[in-house]
This record gives sequence, structure tokens and C-alpha cells, in this order.
Amino acid sequence: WQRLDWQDPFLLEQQLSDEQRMVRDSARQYAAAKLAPRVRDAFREEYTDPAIFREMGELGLLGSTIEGYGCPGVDYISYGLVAREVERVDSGYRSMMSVQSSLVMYPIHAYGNEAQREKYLPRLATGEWIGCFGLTEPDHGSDPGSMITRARSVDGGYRLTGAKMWISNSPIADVFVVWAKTDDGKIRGFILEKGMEGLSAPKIEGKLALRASITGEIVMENVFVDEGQLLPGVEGLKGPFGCLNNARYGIAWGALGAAETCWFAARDYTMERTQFGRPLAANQLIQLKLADMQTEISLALQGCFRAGQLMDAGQIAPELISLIKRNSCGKSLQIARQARDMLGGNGISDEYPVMRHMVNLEVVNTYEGTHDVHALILGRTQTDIPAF
Ligand code: TGC
Ligand code: FAD
Repeated sequence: WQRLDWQDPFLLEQQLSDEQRMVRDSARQYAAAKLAPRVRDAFREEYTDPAIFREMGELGLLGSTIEGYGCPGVDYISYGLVAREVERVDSGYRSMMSVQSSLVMYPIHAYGNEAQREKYLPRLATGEWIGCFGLTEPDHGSDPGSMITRARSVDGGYRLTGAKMWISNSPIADVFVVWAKTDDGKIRGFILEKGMEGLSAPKIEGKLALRASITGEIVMENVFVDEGQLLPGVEGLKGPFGCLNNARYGIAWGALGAAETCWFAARDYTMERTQFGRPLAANQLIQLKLADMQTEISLALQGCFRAGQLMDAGQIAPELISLIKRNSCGKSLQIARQARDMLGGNGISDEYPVMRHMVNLEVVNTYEGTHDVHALILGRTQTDIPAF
């Protein structure tokens, strides 16, 4: 019999290829050396450092699964491992990376023409340009099919009018992938650029979570785009949802990175902290919580790994992505709340990462499809009844 590796009960490490380990290690090193030292102040001051995009670009972390156009073309397990490393530090940093990679570069690569790929992808890959993705509207979040943003056909192109809400990166974005309905009522994707007349992206103030990642609106007042800015390769909701499949998959891995940070913090703290003459970790209630954290995280990681294999084999069902996104986010949020409690009063201080992760995970559990919306997606697979 082997002795259990308590941090890696399923020996996930052994299941990774050398290349996957190498990509993971480089992201881990970067996250520890460059992201961890700035996160506390970034969260306190609600400051998003645009240099992070360029740093990630240098390491090949932006659009990493794309082949060519300056991107390394790694597999989806590597992409997930990177998300986990970055989110160990902060969900906001992973969010910046996911949006750029899965929601901006992916649709340009998958649905764009060659001219669009060549124009946008290399500069998004280096982080010289920052991208954002506009699907959600003030009155249409879980139900984006009811969006009211319109792209009217005019001579030589389209005029876009409408507003998008809760858009990661938008106030500092150079490139905006926006979804709108054309005259025939079909949803189409458009690439907008900073500086276009009628386009603005005000910052949303007062966020109590994900404060290291800037969020804003996209306001479009009759913005003209020529025909060449339409993404020709897709129409309908499957366009944005195709992007969301990739981003949700990355979030499923990423949220577990945040949960691991909370678990390790709770373990270290309760081993050190003495009450009633013995370490907190000597109490059964504390050990029960640690055991639950270990169980949920290791099972969930193994599920993400299997989903990654299916992604790489081109055999994944979108509903499996809903399952792992929902599971990872819901469980990670519970773990963060428990860890916060185990740190007592210190748990509310930003000297420890736990409460920051806890509030961030409230967002991660909500965006890219809420916990309950993913339950309804799974319910539909079992009953054929859409209960939305
Ligand atoms: P429904 O009838 O289910 O589908 C309409 C069409 O879309 C296709 N489709 C998919 N295609 C690919 N992948 C998927 N996951 C797909 N899901 C649906 C479907 O086949 C159909 O195609 P067609 O050709 O037959 O027309 O559509 P519905 O309107 O009933 O949808 C219901 C529901 C709840 C599933 C959906 O609207 C939903 O998932 N809502 C959640 C919204 C959401 O996730 N928003 C995310 C916004 S972006 C974001 O949050 C970024 S945060 C990033 C960060 O900072 O990290
Ligand atoms: P609602 O849809 O109004 O839902 C409110 C509540 O009602 C939820 O609990 C939900 O589960 C529940 N609910 C909704 N419908 C049903 C139903 N039929 N049955 C039962 N319960 C239901 N969007 C983008 O397009 N791009 C981005 O970059 C982006 N970044 C974001 C960053 C942050 C910080 C945040 C907070 C959000 C971001 N979003 C982004 C938006 C995000 O995707 C939406 O907030 C999310 O999809 C939920 O939509 P909503 O906020 O309108 O909530």
C-alpha cells in the first residue's frame, strides 16, 4: 500500500505529460513571482494593471490553445492547469486571461476570416491589445437570447445601438467582441475597436468582489462598423455559447485553484493556532472540514482532467462543461466560506487571502451561467424539458 499524498490523493501529477507539467510550472512560477505580490493592493485599491496582459502574453498564456498567429497551441489540459495556477492567486487575474483567450481570441479564430485573424490575433496574443466580450445586457443576463442590442444594415456595413453590462476588461479594452441582432433577428458577432464614434465603456464602480479585474459597460450609440468587422463564420446563440464552452471549462479548473489556496490556508492556520490548550486542528470538527475540502477538490480536479481529455479528443458535450463549471464553482465557494470561518477574526483580514477568494468566488459562481442556470441545463438533459 502507498502512503496517501494528502494534497494530491488521485496522483493527478502522475497523469500529466511532461509538456503539461512544464506549462503548469511556468504559470505557477509567474503567478507566485509576479501576481501574488501585487494582489492585495490591487484588490484594496480596485486597480487593474494592464501590464499583466503583456506579461501573460510573453509567457504564451493568452490564446494558448490556438495554433499559429503567435500562439503556442497547447492542449486543453494545459490551458486548465494554467487557469488553476493563476486563480490560486486571484479569480480576477484568471478572469482577465479567460476573457482575452476564450471570449475574444477564440471567436476571432473560430468564426473570423483570415484578414481578421491576422489583424487581431498576434497583438492580442502579446497582450499589446486587450479584448472584451459583450453578451450580457442590463435587462438580459441569464437569457441572452432576448438581447435588444441591434445591428442595422446600412450602406457598407452596420450601425450598432445598445448597451452591454458587467463586461470584464471593457474600460481598458482595445478590441470589443459584441453580439447583436441583425435586421433578420439573428444574433451575429462584431469586432469593434476603441475610439469608434459612438462607442464608450464606462467603468462600473462599487464592486465588492473581483476588484483586481476591471468591469464596465459597453455603450453603443449608432456605432458604424464596416462589413469587414462582422464575424462571418457563425450566426445564432451558438456563436457566443461556443466561446462560453471554452471559458466555462477554464473556470472549472480555475475555481479549484482558489479553493486550494483556501484549503491550505485553513490547514496551516488551524495547525498553528492554539485554543483551549491545543491546536485547532486537533478538534474533530476542524478535521471534518479539512477532509471535506480535500475530498471535494480532489474529486473535482479529476473530473476536470477527464473533461480536458474529452475536449482534446473533440468529444466533449457542452452539458458536461456545465456540470464541471457548476460543481467547481459551487464547491469552491462553500470551501472558501468554511475556510473563512476557520480563520476566525483573522479570516476577515486581507492579510490572509481567504475572504478575497470567498467574495471573488461569489462572482465566479454567477458569471458564465449561474449555478442554478447550469442546474437547469443539466435538468434539461435528463428530462428534455427546458425549465428556464
Ligand atoms: P437554447 O435553445 O438552449 O440554444 C440556442 C442555440 O444555441 C445552441 N447552444 C449551444 N451551442 C454551443 N454550446 C453551448 N453550450 C450551447 N448552448 C446552446 C443551441 O444548440 C441552439 O442552437 P440552434 O442552432 O439550434 O439555434 O437557448 P436558450 O435561449 O434556451 O438558452 C438557455 C440557456 C440558459 C442555456 C442559456 O441562455 C445560458 O447558458 N445562459 C447563461 C448566460 C451566460 O452564460 N452568460 C455568460 C455571459 S459572458 C460572461 O459571463 C463572461 S465572464 C468572463 C470572466 O470574466 O471570466
Ligand atoms: P439574472 O439572469 O437576472 O439572474 C438572477 C438570479 O435569478 C440568479 O440567481 C439566477 O440563477 C436566477 N435565475 C435566472 N433565470 C432563472 C430561471 N429561469 N429559473 C430559476 N432561476 C433563474 N457578461 C458578459 O457578457 N461579458 C463579461 O465579460 C462578463 N463579465 C462579468 C464580470 C462580473 C464581475 C460579473 C458580476 C458579471 C459578468 N458578466 C459578463 C455577466 C454575467 O454573465 C451575468 O451576471 C450572469 O450571466 C447572470 O446574469 P444576471 O446578472 O442578469 O442575473
